[in-house]
Amino acid sequence: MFEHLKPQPEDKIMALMQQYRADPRENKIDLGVGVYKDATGNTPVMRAVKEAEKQLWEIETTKAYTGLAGDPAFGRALSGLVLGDTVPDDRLAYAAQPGGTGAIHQALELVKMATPEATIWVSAPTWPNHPSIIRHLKLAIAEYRYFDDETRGVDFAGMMEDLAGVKPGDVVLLHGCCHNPTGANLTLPQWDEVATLIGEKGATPFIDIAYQGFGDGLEADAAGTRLICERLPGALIAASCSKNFGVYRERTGLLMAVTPDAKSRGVTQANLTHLNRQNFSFPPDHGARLVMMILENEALRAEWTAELEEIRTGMLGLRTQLAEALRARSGSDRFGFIAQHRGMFSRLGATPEQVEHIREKHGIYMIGDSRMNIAGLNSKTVDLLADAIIDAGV
Ligand code: PLP
Ligand code: TYF
Repeated sequence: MFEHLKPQPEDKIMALMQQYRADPRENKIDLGVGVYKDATGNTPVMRAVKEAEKQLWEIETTKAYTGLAGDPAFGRALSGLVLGDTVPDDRLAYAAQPGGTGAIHQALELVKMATPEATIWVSAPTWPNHPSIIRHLKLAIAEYRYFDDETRGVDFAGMMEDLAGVKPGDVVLLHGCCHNPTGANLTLPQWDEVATLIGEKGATPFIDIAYQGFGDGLEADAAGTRLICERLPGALIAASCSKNFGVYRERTGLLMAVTPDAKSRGVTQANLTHLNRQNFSFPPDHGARLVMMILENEALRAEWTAELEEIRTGMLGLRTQLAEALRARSGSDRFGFIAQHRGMFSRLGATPEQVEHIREKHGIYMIGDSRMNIAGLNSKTVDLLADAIIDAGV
């Protein structure tokens, strides 16, 4: 059978990470993979996570299986963090997943079971794993305009124009906050317009929220998702804990389904559980348990929230500093968008040649589409990046 396997395209982000590691230059700078790094370049275990792990070691008495949909207490805690009290319990189904990616995959499998003819609408550009999973599942895909290359903000008029082509039963994939790869986000009034349009079209919104707390704060970053859930009868939400709890390798995520009524909640829950059983039976528990412990314990939650705020404001500070350094060097405000963007990423808007120049000559690694991980900078390297960007003629 093996002779029938075809080569697969590589993950470009991971390939760049390899290339960075192989670069012998001491002053190289990694703005590639979307992993938070502190000022010393480390990706720390968050303080509350360390403490929860210590407590868990003391109190955990078994590693026997949880439920097929994971521990319901994790689902309750994380859905509370994401949705607040916008969705009544009798309209919310959920199942724990191996990471946000697992949740995305499972959501799309659910769509395929329900409406195999649905087209999945994704932003142009989007996280490369979105189209990759959609195509893998043999679902139809369409793009809507999202990023304006001129302003480096959202092309909202273009987005709405393209979404006018959505058909009943289609699925519209939206980034809950901190858009990857651009850093450009919808305002709340724009979310409202998108909700109206999706409702009019009879489509289902599917929100990927992987950076809650990295943009404008835990509540503000969930506002678009909550608005959608309040305004529309049904929604799918894939939440990741990888970034905001720093538990990347533990594979911690949750798929939520908001259903029109209590009756469809039951059958949806049964389908989510069924899908887990088909794919891996029980989802990983360690990360989910830590997240649940943190969210349910006042002291741990306060510690976690404080550290997340440090991370968020640190990245905002780097954004301001970089925008300022570029303003000083270019004598113009054309890089002001860097301070407007939110989350870990900004799309610089450089050409592939300029990105290569910045990598080859300056040892600064960004993704080929000129996505920069702001967390890869520190107060000292900001100036080096600003010099390189100007030197490349961006
Ligand atoms: N969605 C987006 C847009 C992401 O950038 C990520 C990144 O890590 C994820 C989902 C899910 O990540 P994970 O599967 O590591 O939880
Ligand atoms: O976009 C990123 O860099 C993060 C991390 O296949 C990531 O979301 C990158 C590639 C990948 C999975 C996660």
